[in-house]
Amino acid sequence: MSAFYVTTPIYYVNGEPHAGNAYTTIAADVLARYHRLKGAEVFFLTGVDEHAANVYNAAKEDGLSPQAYCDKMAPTFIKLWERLNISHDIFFRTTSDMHKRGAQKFLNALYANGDVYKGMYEGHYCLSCEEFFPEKELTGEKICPIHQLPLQWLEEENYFFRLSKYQDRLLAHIHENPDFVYPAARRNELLHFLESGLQDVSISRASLSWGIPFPFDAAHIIYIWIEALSNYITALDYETESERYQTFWPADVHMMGKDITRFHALLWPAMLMAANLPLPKQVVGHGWLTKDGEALSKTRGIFIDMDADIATYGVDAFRYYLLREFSFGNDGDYRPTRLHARYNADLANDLGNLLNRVLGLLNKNFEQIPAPTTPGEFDDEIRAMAQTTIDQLDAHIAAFAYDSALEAIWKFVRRINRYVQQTQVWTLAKPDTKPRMGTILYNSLEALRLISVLISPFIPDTAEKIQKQIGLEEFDTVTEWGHLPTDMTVSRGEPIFPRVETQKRKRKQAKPKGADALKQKAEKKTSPLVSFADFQKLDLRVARILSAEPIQGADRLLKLQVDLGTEKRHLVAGIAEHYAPDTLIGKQVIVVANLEPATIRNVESQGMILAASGESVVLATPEADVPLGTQVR
Ligand code: ME8
Repeated sequence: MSAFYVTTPIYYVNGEPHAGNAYTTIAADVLARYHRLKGAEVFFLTGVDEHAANVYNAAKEDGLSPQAYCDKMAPTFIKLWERLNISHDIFFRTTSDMHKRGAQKFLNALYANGDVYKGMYEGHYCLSCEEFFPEKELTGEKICPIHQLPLQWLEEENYFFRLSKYQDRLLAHIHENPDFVYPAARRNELLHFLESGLQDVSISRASLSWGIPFPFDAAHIIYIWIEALSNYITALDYETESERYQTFWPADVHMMGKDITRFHALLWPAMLMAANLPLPKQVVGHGWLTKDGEALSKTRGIFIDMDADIATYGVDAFRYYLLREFSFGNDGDYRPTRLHARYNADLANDLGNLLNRVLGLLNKNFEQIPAPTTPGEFDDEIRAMAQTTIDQLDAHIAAFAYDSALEAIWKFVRRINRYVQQTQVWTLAKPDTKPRMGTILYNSLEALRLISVLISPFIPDTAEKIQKQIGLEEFDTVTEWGHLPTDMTVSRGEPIFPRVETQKRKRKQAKPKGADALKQKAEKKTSPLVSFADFQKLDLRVARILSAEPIQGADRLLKLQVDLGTEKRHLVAGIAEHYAPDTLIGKQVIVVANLEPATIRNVESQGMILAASGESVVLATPEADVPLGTQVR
């Protein structure tokens, strides 16, 4: 059995965990779950970094001893990971004895190699980064370029690590191992940084008391970054070089945000080289989550309200949104309206409705899951697509392309929706066509079972719910077509993603007042009658959506291109809060084709698409695919 070791950073406990920490931990969780699914023996480490000066200060402010403060804060992380369904194998604390002993052994190894010496240190120090900033990186005021907080001047005798000695070996390692640092942008930043030359780093503090004492000089404590980085081996019990250590080191993936990639891809490997230990295989520095385009900041009150969004949409929707919406290496702007759109479009509409529909038809027409006795049109295509979807996932996961992985799975979900539609399976209940009906329903349900396996690393709760509704008692992870047993009773099926109305999302917003309230009242009244002749003036046509994209500065609007059979047109639709753009492509819709063009946000809208527009907005689509341009009367 192959081994797979994945880590998150150990987070500072100077505050409660936030959505940025959640993002990294969910991403690492997907890897852990994916590799378990593939049969690997996985070790997934997460935990907290407790000996930092910022933790010491937070404890002081809280009127607690540092240890008591850590004991109070560490459980807030554990609680969040439970809530987010994180499947870590260890929650590691750096105040644990195992870590203390391991960190000291590691320091001894560096010392024994002759890479530690005593010297004087002075410089501008950021308590939040726990890092010195060279004069050349600072402009005028001595402010931390990352945290925008005043830097402290620090001067003391320290132990140093000969980082400069490893410059050439590090350069060679990064050049020879193109996948060592991911993504390429981070790798290039590092190469650039390396080329400007590495300086030795101070690795002890004489001025601080909160930390792990130096093994060979108790007047110093180990500099927090050296101590923290060593957690990746101390958590495996490096001290005794136990079986766990033998099995899992070197790590397969160190996952983190781009802020700390440099520590992990330069300092940590150099220390491992000095201790004659193997290097981790990959260091992954993902992009930064922002809120409404701004950096998350406790001081400025810019945060992502995870609690509210999880309460409204559920944990899996939150996980799905983070993984599906953003390209992992890049920054991503968190927007509740987009989470809402993804929930309703991808989860409730595409996946939830498909499951409900298939279970509903099965329950209505069969006692048990029927055997697939009667092959027909589209079946081979469906089966082939199931296989391609499965085959694509390895490559997407290896490239940390969570968004592409989910997109590939959802293409398959939408294909099954179309299969149900194209075969008009609900019309096949007559005795001579019933075997074909049974086959189509078997295939659709088998596709759903496979889908549940494929989504299980991303949205594990949903995966389990789907299999329970199918009637499987134990989670079936087999990714071969045809594994679904027949002669099994399926459940009635509860909606796995009940629609969340815009109203509920906006529940905290004030009630409309004045003119808005009057407008809403007026809308409730019945409309005046129109003559048939007037109605006939409307030219309603079936069109297919070819492309959909957001409109800059307009949260509610999407720019669509539609094909009316004889011509293509652009139009603007106020559906961005309800549909993610890529879920619209390929959908048939009904367009008012003879509406006067109007310019909205600099886009000429040449028509209008019809939608049921109440508390939520649902597009009107023909019941089955029809030729484009067909008139609707
Ligand atoms: O740096 N977007 O801990 P930390 C995405 N203790 N991810 C974010 C984020 C954001 N806006 N903000 C934070 C430390 N993160 C050290 C690590 S490891 C040996 C020691 C995530 O509590 C991201 O993973 O400041 C980032 O690298 C990490 O939280 C920083 O956590």
